[in-house]
Amino acid sequence: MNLRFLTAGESHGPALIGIMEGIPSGLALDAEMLLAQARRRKLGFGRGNRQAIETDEIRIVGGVRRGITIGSPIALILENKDHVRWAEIMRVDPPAGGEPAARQVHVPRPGHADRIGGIKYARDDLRDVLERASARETAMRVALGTVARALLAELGITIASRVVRIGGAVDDTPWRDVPPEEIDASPVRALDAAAAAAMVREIEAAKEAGDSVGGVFEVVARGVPVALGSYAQWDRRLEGEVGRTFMALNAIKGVEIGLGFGAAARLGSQAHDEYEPGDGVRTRYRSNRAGGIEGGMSTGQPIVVRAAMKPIATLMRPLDSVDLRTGEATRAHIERSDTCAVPAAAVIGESLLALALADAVLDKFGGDSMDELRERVAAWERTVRAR
Ligand code: EPS
Repeated sequence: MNLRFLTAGESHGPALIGIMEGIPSGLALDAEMLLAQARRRKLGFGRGNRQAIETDEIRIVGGVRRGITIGSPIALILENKDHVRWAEIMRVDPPAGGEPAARQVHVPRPGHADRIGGIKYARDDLRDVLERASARETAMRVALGTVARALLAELGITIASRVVRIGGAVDDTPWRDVPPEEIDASPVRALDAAAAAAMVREIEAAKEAGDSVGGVFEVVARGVPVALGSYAQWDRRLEGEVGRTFMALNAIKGVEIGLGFGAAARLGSQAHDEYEPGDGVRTRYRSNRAGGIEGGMSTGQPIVVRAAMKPIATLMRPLDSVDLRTGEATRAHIERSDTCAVPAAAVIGESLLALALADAVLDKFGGDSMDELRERVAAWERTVRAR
């Protein structure tokens, strides 16, 4: 693993912190680039009002000097604006009188980390769990992913996303390249307008019922060099790295690459990508059913990842639970929540794919400066064209 990163911080704590190690020197980076992606994460019909509170102002406090990375770890800080209203509850130092925190949580919400996290870390107040398990953390993952995306962009690799399902509403039109602003302009980040309207209705109906709704999003990377990853060892397979990165996003329950589960229903003659002689290259693909990864390696075709997000587990009409203090049946704790966050998850997915691919790029090409990396990638491209 050449690109490592960690995040820290609670949802209503003072700030989220990110640290990333392995970015070469000489990459142009400024807070405005990070902010632009953070803003896109807040898009989408169905989010709650916390999004209006958080301005997601990101400060770069390490690894960048005068707009350029210098090879040292990148350090980022994202303050939680909502913290001012939680300062007493989330205080770091012990309260003078030892008084207990307000707004404790003793009724675990089904579908969240609350119950098992409380058992695991021996926390009576489940807020200790939910504050860190919260998807607020993804704001920092998007910021770190944007650093990875900037590196990839320098190499001609671009990443986009769209929503293909919300509840029962499906956009089954094939992916087409449109300006990213066009997808962002859709209230649910779908390509097809009629499908988008149906998705909005799904969210409205869920909200009306005090319920929540999940969906599926698709992330596409173009311009990926041939042969990132390897078949030679299980932990070098690119689909393994991509799958792990997406499965590690909150609320994700399934990941597909290319045809994914659909391939299981097809015959072999309909499931693979045949070769034909190409123009200036010896072979080219007739299709991209593999989703740009075959035998653990990138094929040079677009990498297409889909992820299934379960409905958000905090319901305004709460699910059945148990009060852990009394052992009695009750309704789950209501924490303010979103009805649907699939459009935001799609934007997060772009950052996740950027993180996985930047790691794979650095693994294959290495390089301590961007010049070194660029030269190695260009040399590789000449090699590939000759084969
Ligand atoms: C979240 C619950 C909501 C979301 C939050 C993630 O927070 P709150 O309970 O404060 O309203 O708004 O997401 C963000 C703050 C964000 O920036 O995405 C959860 O429980 O995961």
